[in-house]
Amino acid sequence: SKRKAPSDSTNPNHDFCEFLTELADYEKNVTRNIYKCNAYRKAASALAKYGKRIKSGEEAQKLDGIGDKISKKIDEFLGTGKLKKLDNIRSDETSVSIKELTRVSGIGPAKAKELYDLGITNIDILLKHQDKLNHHQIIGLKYLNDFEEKIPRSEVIKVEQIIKKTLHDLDPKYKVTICGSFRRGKEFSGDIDTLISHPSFMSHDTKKKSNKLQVVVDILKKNNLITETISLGDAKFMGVCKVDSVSRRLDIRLNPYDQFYCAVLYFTGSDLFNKQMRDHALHQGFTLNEYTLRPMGCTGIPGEPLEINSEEDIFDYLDYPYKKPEERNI
Ligand code: DCP
Ligand code: MG
Ligand code: MN
Repeated sequence: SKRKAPSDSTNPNHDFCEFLTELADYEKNVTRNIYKCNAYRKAASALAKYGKRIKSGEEAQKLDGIGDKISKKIDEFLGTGKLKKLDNIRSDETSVSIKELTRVSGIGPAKAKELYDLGITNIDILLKHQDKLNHHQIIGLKYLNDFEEKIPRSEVIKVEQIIKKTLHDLDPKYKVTICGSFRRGKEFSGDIDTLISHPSFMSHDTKKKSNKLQVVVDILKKNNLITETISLGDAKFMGVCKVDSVSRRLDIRLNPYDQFYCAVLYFTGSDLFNKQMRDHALHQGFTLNEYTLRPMGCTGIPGEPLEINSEEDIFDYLDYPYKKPEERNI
């Protein structure tokens, strides 16, 4: 989900992290510069991990991911209590509109700009122009307030138990793993990322149509857990579920049983961690995705998938020190 809660107040650098996150969101949604966005996110994550209050830009610059420009911003913030760049962003009409429109699940920066150019500059106006939206965006708008509420672990666990029980009753061979920020140990999540697999579904099965996921979704709808479908394919469901009073975004992926560990690694994230790990893999002469880890031949053509029996195996092949899920929060 797009709205990350600002780092909690036990982080001594939490005010820096907040302004860096606001700058990251601006680069993602308004300028659409993912490179700058990631640079700000990386810096925020380095400051959050540091554990001590930063006293100067110079001190911050010693950390990995903080360069000259961010160091200067820290000095400006320490000196004046604010940032000119952020003041400008906050008073810029276009930025304000795009920020508001991208609150809707399914509305990304490009769609927000398109709506803005049509004169749709806020949610109130958008409510009257739903003919401009696709199914995902209409659901996003309908549940805007619910989807912005973070999901506590206790509620994710309730959903996990319902899915586990339901699938076990359907067929005890189903394996269900909640991934995403929940698996990384976060107290609150933006959505619920569920990975399922079944030993009768293997990567070498070329039999095209499998309606396993459809069956799973139908039964979870009958159980009144799933309330809406945003999209449903052979391997990926996006939708809405509800156990308590708030509707929640639920993602379900069905991945081949023999590719479980690559899938669990990918779906656990974070997205930045995945990017870092994929880059490391390429550097080591491998290609890694949510299905397989493969060595790259000297011709640049990926070889046969390596045999993997745990997440640790993937780290081992890559000569990358193992990180527990809670250590993948970058
Ligand atoms: N993912 C990825 N790259 C993306 C999107 C997702 O690698 N562009 C992977 C890593 C994510 C996981 O999928 O951790 C789940 O995606 P979410 O968007 O649900 O992100 P999180 O669960 O990490 O955070 P949130 O609490 O906001 O849902
Ligand atoms: Mg998630
Ligand atoms: Mn998700």
